Amino acid sequence: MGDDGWSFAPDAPDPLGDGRFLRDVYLRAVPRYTGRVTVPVLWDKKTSRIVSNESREIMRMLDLEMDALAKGGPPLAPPELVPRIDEVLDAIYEPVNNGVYRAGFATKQAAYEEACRAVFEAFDRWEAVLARQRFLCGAALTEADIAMFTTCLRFDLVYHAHFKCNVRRLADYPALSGFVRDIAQRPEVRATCNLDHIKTHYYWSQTTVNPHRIVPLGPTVDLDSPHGREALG
Ligand SMILES: N[C@@H](CCC(=O)N[C@@H](CS)C(=O)NCC(=O)O)C(=O)O
Repeated sequence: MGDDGWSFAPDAPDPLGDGRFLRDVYLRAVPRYTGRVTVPVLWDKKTSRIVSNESREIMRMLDLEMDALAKGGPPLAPPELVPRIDEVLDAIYEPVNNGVYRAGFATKQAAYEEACRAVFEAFDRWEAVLARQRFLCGAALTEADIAMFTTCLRFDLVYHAHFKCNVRRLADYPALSGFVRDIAQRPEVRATCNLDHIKTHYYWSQTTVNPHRIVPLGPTVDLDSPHGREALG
């Protein structure tokens, strides 16, 4: 994401046309669009429209409506677990998923401190849960775990320094960091995790937080050591 927002990369061009920026895709759907241009986007090729640009909605659509197209594997939102999954998604959004952003973009000390405390209070709470059970809603991997994973994967790499969420590292939480490795070691997940892209993106594109675009050398994030979580119920 550069000064003109998200752009297509030379090795991953616009699959639908000759757009250079994601903005071009939004304009294709709504020619007078002037709102925010954000990822992710779920695009409908038949109607040439954006179906949704809200990650939580897209995750559910991919899981339920597009189940017939899936290569296999259990659903991430089985019907009997949906109420609990939705509760956990609600519970982690504000302190964790959005909490790191609220801390990182805060322009007042008190706002930063409130957000940063909320992040670590939530981590402390979910660490205790994950010490007893393999995933946030029990023994099965669900959408709630994917939502927690995306923030946790980036935590030591980016949020700890860039967003000043530095009370503890994720690596200091044995259960949470094992949980991240458990998910990251799945080949289909791992193929979507480019740690260099993640780090460069944040340090390079958020110039209000990092005006000189210096990308730090560290830290090293260990995704490969055994997690030992298969034994948990
Ligand atoms: N509610 C949206 C928020 C999406 C969002 O804010 N995406 C960020 C990247 S994580 C973005 O594209 N930002 C572009 C910008 O702010 O210009 C979701 O979670 O899907």
